[in-house]
Amino acid sequence: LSGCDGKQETGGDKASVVVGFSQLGAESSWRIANTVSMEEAAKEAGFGLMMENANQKQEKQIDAIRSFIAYRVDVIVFSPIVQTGWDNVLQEAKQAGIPVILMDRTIKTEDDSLYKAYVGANFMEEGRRAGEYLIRKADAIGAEHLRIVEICGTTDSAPMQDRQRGFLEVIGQDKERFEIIDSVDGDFLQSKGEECMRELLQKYGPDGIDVVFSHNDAMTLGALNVLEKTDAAATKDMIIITVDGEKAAVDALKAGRINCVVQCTPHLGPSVMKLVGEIKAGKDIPKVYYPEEGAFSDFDDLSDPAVEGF
Ligand code: GYE
Repeated sequence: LSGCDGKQETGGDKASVVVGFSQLGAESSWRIANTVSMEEAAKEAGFGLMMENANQKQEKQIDAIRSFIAYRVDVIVFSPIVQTGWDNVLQEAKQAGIPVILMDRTIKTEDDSLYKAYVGANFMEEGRRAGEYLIRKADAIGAEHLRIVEICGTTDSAPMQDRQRGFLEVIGQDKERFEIIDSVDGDFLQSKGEECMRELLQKYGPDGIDVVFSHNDAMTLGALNVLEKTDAAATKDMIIITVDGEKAAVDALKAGRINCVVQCTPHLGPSVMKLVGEIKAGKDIPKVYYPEEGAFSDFDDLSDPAVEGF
């Protein structure tokens, strides 16, 4: 993908509005689609876009934000890789009078005035949806005790923490039936998902795991590679729950290799650019914007054309 690994400037010279965008990396199909969404929406709106890709490094995101401040962009948009450690640089942006929009991930701060708005998913809800699916499935198959492994996204990132919290909130009510036997860090990467699944199978054996809750499709697809090479009947019955909804995952759901796909849309660009326009026009904007999302599962009619990945 052009412009994904360094600074990119489109239309910056002529555009009256320039957006500085710090993307956190290119770790998943979700992220690639999100980057494209931002590029296309900026173009559509006629805004200049300065983009820096941080390759999963918080320091690089902080450097990028500082360079946007120095350049005096009109609005800074960034996708915070982790939740904490942003206050200083955001204070600098505030002092320079440059509004900041958080896109895709949230931060933890005592001072909400450090950003104008958050545009992105409600990760708690996503985790809850995963849990609600599992309860429904357990009821349907009459399961008495399910041993769950969780393959987690980037440690301390908002989607990792809140998907975990939402899931636990729902299934944690019934400790008899739902036991999380392990939670491992897969960093939202397919390669790590593979590695995690291999280790989990070694540790518990194919008969020792009933459910895999994976925080994104990339890791799930990695885990599936391993499961499908494992010559054990038990892996066929494992209940696989994933989050995102990329095409490959939805296809795997249709093929019966995944049981539930909780949606998380990467197409946030248009909503972000709309807010940029409103900020520039001096309008009041909402602090939080959640896109509408749902879930697909083996309870649905999967031949319905609405069951579709991005
Ligand atoms: O689920 C994952 C990506 O922050 C919502 O990051 C995003 C997550 C998404 O790597 O695939």
